[in-house]
Amino acid sequence: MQATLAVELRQKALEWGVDLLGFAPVERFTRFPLEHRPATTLAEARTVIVLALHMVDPLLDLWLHAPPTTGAGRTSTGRAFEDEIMRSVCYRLVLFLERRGFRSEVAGYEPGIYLKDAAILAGLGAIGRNNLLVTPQFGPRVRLRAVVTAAEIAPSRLMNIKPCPETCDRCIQACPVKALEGGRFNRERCLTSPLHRRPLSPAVELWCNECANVCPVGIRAPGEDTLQLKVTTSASTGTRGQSEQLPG
Ligand code: B12
Ligand code: SF4
Ligand code: SF4
Repeated sequence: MQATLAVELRQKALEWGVDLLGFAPVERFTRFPLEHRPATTLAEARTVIVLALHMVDPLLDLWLHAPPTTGAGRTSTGRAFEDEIMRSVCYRLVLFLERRGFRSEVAGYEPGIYLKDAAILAGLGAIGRNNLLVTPQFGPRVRLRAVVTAAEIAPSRLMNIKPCPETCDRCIQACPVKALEGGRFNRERCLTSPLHRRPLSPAVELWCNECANVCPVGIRAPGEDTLQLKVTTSASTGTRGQSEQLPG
């Protein structure tokens, strides 16, 4: 098991611009359907490296399109600034690992592995009432990506947290289409949010993010502390039983 590799990778990824990093051995993914397991990206996969970027400013979330041309619709480049940062760090990690002799790939996105679940399994946080990954450091205001590698890297400990204070329902109240009511995420309702794909200019849109914006957990911008979570860790592989203690 590569403990020093874990330290090196963490150091590199943080230096290259992400804010959190965790390692989940592929055995933690057996609960998922085959098409959402790491082996779909890389047959010899041994570890999933999950990266999180703190969305320190909505600027990172701007969704860019090719400028419209007369008579034709816009073409989505499907790119936000956070994508550019995350993709770049992922490819640099792949190159770093390949140079050490470990086959590695950027994990598929859609279809691909479920990143919130992967992040939980890599010890980055837990699911909140907003159905998002809530991290102690930044609350739900993170974006996720993953790299799958043949390297066996010392696994991160799972975080044992209940991210939501008993009485908090800020995200439920803030959702413009009531997609979080009744303790379940209603995907169809979420998709009807008038705040999705708000055009800010002919070439730029912003997606709804209310359920993350209002969350009191973690910092928003550097220096702005909010609710601190008490984190304990567990070396177990995590089970649905554990998730059942959590809302979301
Ligand atoms: C498709 C998609 C959408 C769709 C549908 C979402 C859905 N959940 O069905 C739409 C367009 C509606 C959407 C909306 C949003 N999305 Co989206 N989306 C995705 C995408 C591409 C796949 C998600 C998916 O299908 N997951 C599988 C389903 C089954 O998961 P789920 O029902 O949401 O939740 C499961 C887990 O929480 C799990 N679970 C609960 N507790 C536990 C505990 C343990 C131990 C485990 C293992 C699992 C577990 O059980 C749930 C049911 O199976 C991911 C990227 C990716 N590749 O993962 C981004 C992603 C989930 N989206 C993200 C974001 C930010 C958003 C939005 C805020 C919009 C925005 N501004 O970008 C909203 C938030 C909506 C909400 N409150 O959940 C982020 C989440 C970051 C975070 N902090 O969690 C992701 C990870 C993208 C990214 N690059 O970071 N999204
Ligand atoms: S993204 Fe917007 S519409 Fe969807 S659940 Fe969050 S607040 Fe509601
Ligand atoms: S707003 Fe409150 S209830 Fe919603 S995820 Fe954050 S802490 Fe949990």
